[in-house]
Order: sequence, then C-alpha cells, then structure tokens
Amino acid sequence: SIPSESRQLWQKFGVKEFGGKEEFQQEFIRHVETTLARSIYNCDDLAAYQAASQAIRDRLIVAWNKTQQKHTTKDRKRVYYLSLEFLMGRAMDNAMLNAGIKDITKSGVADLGFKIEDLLEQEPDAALGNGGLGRLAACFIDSIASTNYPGWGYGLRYQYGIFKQRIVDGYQVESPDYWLTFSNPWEIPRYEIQIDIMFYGYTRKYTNDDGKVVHVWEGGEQVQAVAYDVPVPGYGTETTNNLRLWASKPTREFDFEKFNAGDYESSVRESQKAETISAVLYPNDNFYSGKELRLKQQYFWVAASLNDIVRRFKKTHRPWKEFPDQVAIQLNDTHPTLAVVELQRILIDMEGVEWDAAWNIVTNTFGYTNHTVLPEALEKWPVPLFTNLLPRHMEIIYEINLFFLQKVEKMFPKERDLLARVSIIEESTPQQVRMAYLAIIGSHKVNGVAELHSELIKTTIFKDFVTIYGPDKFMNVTNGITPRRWLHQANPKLSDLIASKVGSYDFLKDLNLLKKIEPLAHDPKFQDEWVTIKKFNKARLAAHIKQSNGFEVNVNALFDVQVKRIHEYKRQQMNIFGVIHRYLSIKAMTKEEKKEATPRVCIFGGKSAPGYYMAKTIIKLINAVSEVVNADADVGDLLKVVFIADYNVSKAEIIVPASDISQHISTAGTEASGTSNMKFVLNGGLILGTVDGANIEITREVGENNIFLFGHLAESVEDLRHKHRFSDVPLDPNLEKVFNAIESGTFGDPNIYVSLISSVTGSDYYLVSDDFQSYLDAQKLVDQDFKNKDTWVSRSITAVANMGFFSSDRAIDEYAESIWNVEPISME
Ligand code: NBY
Repeated sequence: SIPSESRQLWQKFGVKEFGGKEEFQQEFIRHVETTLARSIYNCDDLAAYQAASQAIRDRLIVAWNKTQQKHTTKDRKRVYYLSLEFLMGRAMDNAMLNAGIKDITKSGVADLGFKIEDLLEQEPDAALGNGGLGRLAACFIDSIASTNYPGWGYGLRYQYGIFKQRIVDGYQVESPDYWLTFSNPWEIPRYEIQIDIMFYGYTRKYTNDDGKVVHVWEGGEQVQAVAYDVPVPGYGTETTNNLRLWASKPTREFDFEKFNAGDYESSVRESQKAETISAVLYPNDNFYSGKELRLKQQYFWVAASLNDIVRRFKKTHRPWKEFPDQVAIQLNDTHPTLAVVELQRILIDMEGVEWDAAWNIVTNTFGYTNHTVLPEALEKWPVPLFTNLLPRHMEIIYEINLFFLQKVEKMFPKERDLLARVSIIEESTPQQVRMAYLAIIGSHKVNGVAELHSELIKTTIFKDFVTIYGPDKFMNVTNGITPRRWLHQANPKLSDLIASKVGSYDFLKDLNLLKKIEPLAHDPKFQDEWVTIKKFNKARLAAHIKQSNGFEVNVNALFDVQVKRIHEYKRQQMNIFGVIHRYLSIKAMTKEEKKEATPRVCIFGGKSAPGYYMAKTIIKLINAVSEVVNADADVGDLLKVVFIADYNVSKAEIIVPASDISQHISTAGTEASGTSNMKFVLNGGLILGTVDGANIEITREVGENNIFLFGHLAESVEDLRHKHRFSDVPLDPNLEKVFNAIESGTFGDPNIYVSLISSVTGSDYYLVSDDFQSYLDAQKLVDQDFKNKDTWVSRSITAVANMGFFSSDRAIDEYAESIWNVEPISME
C-alpha cells in the first residue's frame, strides 16, 4: 500500500468529476488529441462520439471507484444477477442522464461544432441478448443502481451480439453483429483478473490422512476467463455498480506439450479455440437447442463468476455458514443453473465443507426466476454430453438428486410415479438433466414474472414441487421497465411535459407520482400538448420509415405496432391475417364507406431465430402483403404495411413512443409477462391484447376502459386444443377468406405459405382460428374509438397516469425484500 506521506499527493491530484461545461470541453479535446490521436482537422462525428464518451467514461469510473470502495467498507450483503444476456442498447445518452451531465455535454459539444444527436447515433447497440429476458436484465441492473442496492451483474462478453437482420426479397437474411470494431469505451478491461476454467478431464477419489474421502477433477482442458467491467450508473445517485462480463482467452500454458514437441502451428490453432467460447450469442428466444458449445459457455461464465464471488467473500474472513448473509445470487432463467452445482463443488471439494452444511449454504444463496412455460424452451442436457464435459458436476448432480428423491420418498412413500416425475434425471434415451428442476431444488425461492405466469408454473410445469415444498417457495415478481430509458430518454418531450405539470422529474425515481397527471386527462390544453407530442413522435418514426423502407406514411393515420421476436405463440401470423382481412374489406368498400374508414399504418418488426422456418415464413408473408397493399391505388392512405428491419433497442426507442395501438396478442397462457406492453402504455399508446401475461395487471392498473382485450382465456386453452386434436373444428369463415386470398396468389407464390396455413387449418396449436373473430371485433372497436379524438387522448393520459407499478424499481424492491434480503447503501 502507499506510504502515508505520499497519500496527500494522491488526494491532491486525484481525478475529480468535471464540474461544468468548460471542464468537459477540455477533457473532450484532450481525448481527441491524445486518446484518439486526432485533431481539429480530422475530428468527424465518430471521433467526436468517442472523445465525448471517453470524457463521460472517466467520470463514470470515478463514481464507480467511490461506490466500490464504499460497498467494500460497508461490508454488507450484495446481490449478483447472473444472466447470459444483457440487452443494453446504447450507453451514452443513459450515462449522461444518470450522471446528470446531459445539458453540459449537449451544449459542450455544440460549442465545439457538433450536434449531440449525431454523436449518439454513432454508437452501436450493445445487443448481447435476444429479447425480453435480456432487456429485463438491463432494466434490472439500471434499477439496482438507481435504488442504491449493492449489486453486480455477471454475463458474457460476446464478440458478436444478436445478428443483424436485413430483408432481401421479403426474407430475413442474417449477418454477424461485430460490435467491437471501433473498440468499446464503456468497458474497462481487467487483464489482471484472470481465472482458469477447466473442461473435460476425469474424476478420481482418494482417502486422505484424516480418513476423509476427497474428490478431485483433473486432466482437462484449461481456458482463461478475463474480466471486462461495464460501469452501471444509477439515476440521480452517486451509486455506480458493476456489470462484469467474461471473455475467454487461451491460458498461457495452453498446450505446452504440443509446443515442446515442435508442433507450433497446431498448438496455436488449439489455443485459438479457447476464444470461441465467448464469441457468439445464441440467437434463440424461448427455444432450447442442446449444443455443446452452449453448455461450455454456461459453465465458463458460471465458474468464473463464482470464483470471483467466493474470492471476494473469503477476503472478509468469515465462516462459510455466513456466505448467504453476504451473498445473494439470482438465476435469470435456468441458463446459470450450473452455479448451484459449482458452488456445492467449491464448498465440498475445495474448501472441505461437509455435504449437508454446504448444501444449506447453496440453497440459501440462490433464487431462480422462470421466464416461460413453453416445453420447447426448457433446458435439458443429455447426460453423456454433460458427463464428458463436466464429469465432477455430473457426479454431484446425481448426489443432489439422490438426497432429494430420498426426502420425497419419505414424505410420500406410496407415490412411486412422483419420484420419476420430479427426478432431476429424465429417464429417456439418452437420459437428460432437467435444469429447471435442479434450479428449483437448489434455490430457496422460485418466481414467475407476472401473476398469471406465476400461478401457471405452480399448477402446471412445477406442480409436483409445490406438493413437495409447499406454496411458499413459489412467488410472483411482476416484471418492470426502467422509466429512465423508456420514458425520459425515448420520449423526452413527454417526460418534460409531465415534469412541467407535476413540478419535477421525481417521477423518474418514483413512478407512482405519474398519478398526479390523472386529473389533467380531460384538460383541453393538456390534451392538446399530449396530442402534439404523439404527432411529433409519429413524424419521427415516419421519417425513419421513409429512410429505411423508402415510402411515406400518413402521420394522421392510426399507428398500429407489433414489434417483438417473431414466434408462433406471439401470433404475428394472426396480425398479418387480420391485415389481409382489412385489405380485402377495403377493396370491397364503396367510396362513401372509404370516407368513414380509419386509416392505418400497420407496423411490424422483429427477428426470427435463424433456424425457425415458420417464423421466417411469417416475415416473408408480412413483406409480401406490404408490397401488394402499399402499391394498390384503391387503398391509398387507408392502409400501409411496414416491416422495419433489424428491430433492436435503439429502434424501439423510436418506435415505442410513436404508437397509437400496440399488439400483445399471444395465445392466453403462453407469454410469461411481456415488457414492451408496459413500454408502449407508458408512452401513451393503448394496447390491443389478449388476457395474458402482464396485460392482465396492466388492465387492473389502467382500467378496463383503457385497453382493448379479446380472445379466449388461459383456462380454456387446453380444452380448445383438445377439440382441435380429436374433432373437426370448422375454420373461422373470415380466416377462410384470408387463406383463399393467399392461396389464389394475391401475395405471390402461394406454395411459400402452405405450411403456415396448415398449422392453423390443422391442429391450430396457437388457436389463431379460435380467436380470430374476437380479434376482428376488437380491431373494429379500435377503429371506431380512434375517431373520437377527445376520448382517445383522455384514455391515453389516464393509462399513463396509472403505470407507476410497472417501474423496474418496484420489481427490484420486491426481489430485494422477499428473495435477496439486501438493503440499499446510501452514498451520502
Ligand atoms: O422473458 C421472455 C418472456 O417470453 C417474456 O414474456 C418475459 O416478459 C421476458 C422477461 O421476463 N423470455 C425470453 O425472452 N426468453 C429468451 O430470450 C430466451 C433466450 C434463450 C433461451 C431461452 C429463452 N435458451 O434456452 O437458449
């Protein structure tokens, strides 16, 4: 450590936060001239973005250091959020906002000849996630920092985020998202933090001098995990937490044997393979694919994170039994479930803790969040693959399972079937490790992400575990979104208007304060301002559409939006069938009828998993319909269909504030929560949705007059599916007309859509036909109600006023209180 006589000097010259605009400008120019080695003569927008972000980064690092020091001295319980996905989007605007230096930066760069908007556009999205699950993790770490909890995120530093999507000839084409080309100013490489991770090898046991059986795992391949830290600034607080992302590197000794044997080239080739572990994000949402590299990623990340967490705990010199008093670990879905086994392994094999004591520590440390009931999304790893990659972990899982099944057998001695049903090992050929069961058994709390979903997991997929553990282990924490990004940043004009009425921006920290605008719902002046802002946001989106799709849309039309991953259960197919129905209706209208009709712009966006044929077909159909409809002079402004390519976080920030209606129309019981539904309503759009996920709670909060609901309820779904399987259910007549149009070639080669249509005419698993009439009725109501501008705007205002519950700050408080048992640490 530094001798005391030197410390004063350190304090004197320690980096301070820049106070005002001039200091920012000084730093900006210093970074242009030194960090970037550029000058006034060759500073383009990209360089200016880089210099500005370097200046902001410096400031973040000062706050980050302060926070970490504070948290270390306070020595209180921390939470670790383990997520294989963090869908962060852009960082710069958020960093300026949260550090409270947006105005300084904006006018600071303006004086130097740049527009802040242009600089922000230079930043590539950090797209290290697929969809809702990854974006939830991003909102959560924002809220953990903003509410002053000591908490870290742990993830992987993928070199390639979610692929970029282009539309070629109506089809999705993927290209790699190499997002690190111009380096990433928002990360701090920690080359000194290196952790060795092993795969493969074999296990062996021996009895030591104390007569104790010791297990060893050895002889495997080694790779190294290197830490990259991303500061996570809270809003309106000094707290700046950490997101630690791991990258894989070859170990220095990687293949010494080969190297010494003179096989230099193959030694280098082998060591390059280490880098592939963290290279690419798997692009599936709500679908499990059992690739070995994926399991490798999971173990690599989990082992590095636990090593880090355990090392930090050991520095406090506490006894092991206090581990759960210092550490809470949340499993974001089953992807990090190996952490349960890894912690047990560290405790029993490395630290010599007895099995039962160790298992107690483990289960008191972990909480598990489930995000889906779809069977095809539940992770199961083949035992042979697992045993080969992680032999010691497989042994420990067998042991965990044995103790668990013994307990169950004692509790329910007569129920033989129960044991097979709840076993971590599925007795298929080959056997499979059921990760969700392991996560439940290894955690003290299991939660779903919206009320209906949390009920459904208790009554369907995890029913037996409720019998075994009782209902208290299972709970609900309804998802939320950060109002910083999804109101203030995405919709600054609306945020400013609200602030002007409620007197401050405090609602960005306490979203329930939105309630204060409810009395203004019928105030004509406020309504006018509200409508003007919506218009502005629609014009902003229209400009984007003009640029990306090359045609104009009418900003007075109803903007109808469905943007999310393309999946059959989310039913974009039903939406586009509805659009076709609308098109056919318009074609059949008289001139008078056309005058009465409500003009619509139907906007779609979203990526399909690259191997998901049906989802790709849906994208093709949307684009085919768009081409025909938009070129049809009979239709004019009454209907336009837009597919926005490469939907991502930064596009969502433009799309969400521009919607009049957004669609959240999953088959009831299939969408665990949804989070974009919350974003749309918070921005003054109304929802057309099914009685599913968080739509139900949104309805309760905003009132059923302020949402358009339709379709069968979750409780009817099973019966309806049964009917489809065992009897002939007639196709909905309107849907039949739609299919006839497709089959007659109205939208090009009908052969392309054969399987899409037969998925509905056949078993109709997602109940498109069953819900179609109800959907059309709801759409009709939307058309009518949109004409009544006053009522529409008052509904929009009322809905926003009642969205306080859906702040991710509230969700985090619930996790902290009922699962993590952590408390905020104020920086004051
Ligand atoms: O998590 C989503 C749910 O569908 C949505 O309803 C919910 O609001 C959101 C947050 O709780 N799930 C989701 O996005 N899942 C994935 O992206 C995902 C990704 C990969 C895998 C499974 C699911 N995988 O097994 O590879």
